Amino acid sequence: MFYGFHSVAHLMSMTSEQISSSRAQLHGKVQQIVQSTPALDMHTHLYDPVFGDLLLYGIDEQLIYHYLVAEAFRSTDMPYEKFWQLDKQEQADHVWKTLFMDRSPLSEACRGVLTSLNKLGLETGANQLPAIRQWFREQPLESFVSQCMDLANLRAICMTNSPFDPQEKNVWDQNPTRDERFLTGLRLDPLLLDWNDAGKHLKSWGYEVDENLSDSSCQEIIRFLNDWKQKINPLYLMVSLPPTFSYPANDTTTKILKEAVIPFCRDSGLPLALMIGVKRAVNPSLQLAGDGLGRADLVALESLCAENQDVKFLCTVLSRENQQELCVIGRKFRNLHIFGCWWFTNIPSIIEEMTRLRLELLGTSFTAQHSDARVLDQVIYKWNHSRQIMIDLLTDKYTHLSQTGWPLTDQAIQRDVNNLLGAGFEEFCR
Ligand code: RAT
Ligand code: ZN
Repeated sequence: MFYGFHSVAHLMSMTSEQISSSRAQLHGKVQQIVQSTPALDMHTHLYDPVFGDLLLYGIDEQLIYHYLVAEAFRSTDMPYEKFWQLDKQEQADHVWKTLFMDRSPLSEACRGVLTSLNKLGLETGANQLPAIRQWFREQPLESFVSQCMDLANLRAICMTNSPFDPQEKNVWDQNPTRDERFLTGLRLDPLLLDWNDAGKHLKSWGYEVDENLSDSSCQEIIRFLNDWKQKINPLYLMVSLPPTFSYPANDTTTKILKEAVIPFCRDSGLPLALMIGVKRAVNPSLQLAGDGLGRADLVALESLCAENQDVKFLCTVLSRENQQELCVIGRKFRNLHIFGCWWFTNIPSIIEEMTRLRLELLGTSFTAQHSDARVLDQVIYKWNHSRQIMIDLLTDKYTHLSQTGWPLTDQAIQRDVNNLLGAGFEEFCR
């Protein structure tokens, strides 16, 4: 089926009703395609159920999500220590009262809880918390995983897998039987950002490394990466970096990148994901909710891509101010794939702005979104909200195309949406 106006002359001869009905038709088509295309969620903090209580789900986990905890503290006098001493349900009660009962839950994180509950078929309202809790108690985890993935229309979820997390490592050491919908990503923050500590761990696991990072230590780090590649079969390696990240620099991060991680990526063909811009522990009293952001100097990324054109990099950046610069680097280096609206940028106004910017500078050669979900139920709202925005944006863009006389087909729209929702990323990884 073809959409739209076949030429400017044709367009000029159309009445405004005809134009808007064409646009409505196109909107309907884009909506149907975006909603029905299963996505690959390429960065989350969710786990395969075989990892036991590392997989968080349910209303209390949603309410104590660190995005909400940070917001709740803005409107309460409760001392930080007192909140952290409460048990999970009491913390959730406090957040519910503060953010959902004492004021309207207008923020994106609050709205998200309500979207997820609504799509799950639950009634929401200030007094509904006990009933909602009861409903969650009755859900068998197995079917709940499928229900959330269906409501978010996800075909796969990529986890964040850290060898440095003892609870997680313990599960991997038992060679678990895995749920194939959950893919893996090898997280390397301690290795790249805290060599003192990471080195001790590597030593205790039998790798012959030393504090000064001799050449043989770098070889041992490569051996460690290879072992974890064997163990978990990751899609990519990843690290979250501060806005001050610079490369090349005279520090252990550059040394480990240059002499271990990048050579490993080159040999294995695995991409390295750089998530740049997080300022850890701006307010440590907020614990996980205490991280902030800063504008980064993306010259570091440019240097990495330029120096290693045979290595694949994935990148997302946290500061709104860095987004245009990131796209321009993407235009210069085909070994760079840009993905998702990360964390503080995962709010409708910025998703809209960033996705539009990316479409305009990169066409469809990027991955539109990842959820970063820490609680399973969150995939429902994060994907529903983002798909809504994609539908409106793509309708705009295809309208512009059709105004030039370019014929649009369902197949072409479907191909583009596939690429934006995961197929482009998979192609880049191949
Ligand atoms: O989005 C988050 O939940 C953050 O706390 C971080 O985990 C961030 O996404 C990261 O992966 O470093
Ligand atoms: Zn994350």
